Amino acid sequence: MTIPASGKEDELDARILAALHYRVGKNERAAKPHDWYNAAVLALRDDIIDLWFASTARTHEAGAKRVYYLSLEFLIGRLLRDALSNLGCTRAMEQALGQHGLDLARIETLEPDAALGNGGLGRLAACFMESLASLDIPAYGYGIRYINGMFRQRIDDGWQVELPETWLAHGNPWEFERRESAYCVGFGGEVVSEEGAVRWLPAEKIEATAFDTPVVGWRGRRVNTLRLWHANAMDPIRLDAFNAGDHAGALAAQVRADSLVRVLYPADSTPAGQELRLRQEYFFSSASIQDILRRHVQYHGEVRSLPEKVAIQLNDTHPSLAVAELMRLLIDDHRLAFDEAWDITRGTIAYTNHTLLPEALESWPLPLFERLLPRHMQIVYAINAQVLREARRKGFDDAAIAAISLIDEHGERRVRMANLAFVGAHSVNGVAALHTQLMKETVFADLHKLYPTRINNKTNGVTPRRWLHQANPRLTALIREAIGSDFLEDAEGLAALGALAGDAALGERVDEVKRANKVDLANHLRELIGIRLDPDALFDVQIKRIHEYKRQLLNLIETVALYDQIRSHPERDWVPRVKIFAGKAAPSYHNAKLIIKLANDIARRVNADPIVGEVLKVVFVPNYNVSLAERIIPAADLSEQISTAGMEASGTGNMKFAFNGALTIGTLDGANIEIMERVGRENIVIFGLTAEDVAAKRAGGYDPRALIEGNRELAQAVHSIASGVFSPDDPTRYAALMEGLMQSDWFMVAADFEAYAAAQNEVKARWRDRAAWRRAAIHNIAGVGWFSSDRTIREYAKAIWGVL
Ligand code: 26Q
Repeated sequence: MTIPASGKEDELDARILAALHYRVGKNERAAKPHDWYNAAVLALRDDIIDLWFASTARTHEAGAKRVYYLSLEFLIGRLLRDALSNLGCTRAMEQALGQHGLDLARIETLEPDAALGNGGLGRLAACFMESLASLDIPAYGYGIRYINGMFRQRIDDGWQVELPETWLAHGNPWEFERRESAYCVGFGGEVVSEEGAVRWLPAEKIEATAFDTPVVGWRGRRVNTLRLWHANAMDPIRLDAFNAGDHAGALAAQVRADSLVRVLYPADSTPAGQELRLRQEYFFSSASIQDILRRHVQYHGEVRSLPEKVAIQLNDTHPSLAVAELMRLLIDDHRLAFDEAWDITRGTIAYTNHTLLPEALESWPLPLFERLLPRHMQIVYAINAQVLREARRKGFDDAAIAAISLIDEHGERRVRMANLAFVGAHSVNGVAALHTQLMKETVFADLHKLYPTRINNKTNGVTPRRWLHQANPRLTALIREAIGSDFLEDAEGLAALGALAGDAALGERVDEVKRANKVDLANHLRELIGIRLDPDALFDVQIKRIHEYKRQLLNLIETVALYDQIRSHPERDWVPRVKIFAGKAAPSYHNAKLIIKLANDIARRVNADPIVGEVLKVVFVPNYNVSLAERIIPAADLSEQISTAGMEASGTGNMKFAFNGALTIGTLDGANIEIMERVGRENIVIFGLTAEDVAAKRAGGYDPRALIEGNRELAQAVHSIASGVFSPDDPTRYAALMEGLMQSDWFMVAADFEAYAAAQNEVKARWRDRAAWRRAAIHNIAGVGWFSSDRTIREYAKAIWGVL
């Protein structure tokens, strides 16, 4: 049945048709679904552009301070549903498209995911951009417009295969090229001194041009800008060379420029040492700082007021060259003295750390740094001299000085980007309470002593618009019925649900919503990978990047142990479970790729075992991305957050699951601890070693082999995997992986196995008490509102940026 159109949707419909005709160039008869998608975006975009102009004008008139979020990653996903929902146009669009026999939900899937990020850090940047607009804070995101974002993951015979994702292949109706916002970014060359001033004469120059995407806040309160840089050769073609027949040589400069913005480094937590990565980091930092300075000078006429009008947040160390670049521009171009430039720089810049893993702390070989950025090298030395003098003055010893230094002198000399960011910032924050504490105690201990007020905590959050309202409209509607609409404005309003947790009728309806979402997911997965899932089974989900510290292996080994038990006692009253895995592995990360293969090998065997039947299913869903997360999370009963304690800085998936009424099984790591504090110890299943226990065990006397042999179930699972039970085609496939567990087990899989298995048993027992499970689910939703990225952004705004 078509709903009769009236008012808003009629007007929208007329605009969609006009866009289809005059901008897409199709009539209704010829239009394909992707033409309708483009027409729908273009029609909606007109409203967004009006709000965009109005937002910019307001900031300008108020002379307001602007926030700049510099990030090499923005993991945005799709934009259409987000924009419609934030503008309150979803119904109108549904009806307008419905008049042409089109289903909005299907049209939405034609939009490719903007996957300009690896995982948590990139998705956090996207949530922050949405919250900044929703809180009406004037803000710009700066990043790179990668031609190929995150790779597409195909699973071939159980193995990950990486394919390029061409998200821009059919154009991108959300972006606007700004040819007037173009900057020259230099590389290499030499530094000369001219009339007392220093001048850098780069050997190579590349032009950065801006592409802007509007970011729509909740209720269209504000539209901010995500500005992504594209690279062009200053001279795209050398005609003389071309005419002389050297066709490739004539285009070489453009090829070099292209390569800068060609790929997102698909390394998560393992810095790829490539020169290209350093070039990307400088390219984007330089263009962004030049743009920020140009805008500031245009509005305020000088640079000294920068800290009052500009706040720059560095998303990890990837943009930390911004410190040296800002210093260079202030000193060399604006002719400020070093000390004054240093005060302005530190007054403007703040830095967020996202990891303490030693292999993820960026540092660059000094000769490479010096060759590519000779002027910045001088500035880094000058900053270092100043900082180390201060440390000496305050009585720091040689060991502390060595730890504080921007130059790592152990072995091949390297520039430490975290130290550069730390000293160049007035605020350095961690992303969850435990992580911030560990920053103070470990990696930054000496810098923390030197600058004891600099480190602060800003626990991560996620946007409830995308991760609750849009991803789970059924639950959102139910919550509105139960407690009214206040939580739509402020997610902490979800707390009102707490009083209703014991309401059996509400519990049953929460259950119905969950079941409907599980049916949707089951249908999707049947179409996608041909597997049939029972929506009444417990959906037990671990979806995130594949990394040893995240311990997918712990989950898989426990799955094998469960499988063995079921086969030994098929007559027992088992709780039917579906184990869902998804995630990408860095292409060069051997063990992570092997873990994906293991998940698929286990799935193949378990799912085909007639004795196990419907009691246990294992699924590895290929090509995990934002859009897939939006389908899976609302359908999850159990959220696996089982990293080795002390290693997951925060986690943000943990928050998304809780918003959607899943219970967490997790370690005392990252934000899990704070989630536990807010949803209540009795509404979460916590197990395993603490960060302190892990450190103590690693310090001495940990013997994983003895532990494994001492636990019958664990030993059987490990031996069966190691001996090829799940890989009969290649029986030694997992021998080395399992031997690694026996010998060193850095990630404490064996040490936590028993506690994890017990925790899973507790989950099983709780699941049987349906009413108690529903109560706990409601307490999770009620308690998790604090993890809205609105709260996080408010904290940044007040304590770091001085806006709000
Ligand atoms: C560095 C150099 C060269 C190439 C790649 C990289 C690189 C890329 C991405 C290093 C690290 C990352 C990503 C880190 C990341 O996603 N960290 C996660 O950040 C989340 C948001 O704060 C936290 O919730 C997670 O706990 C943390 O792992």
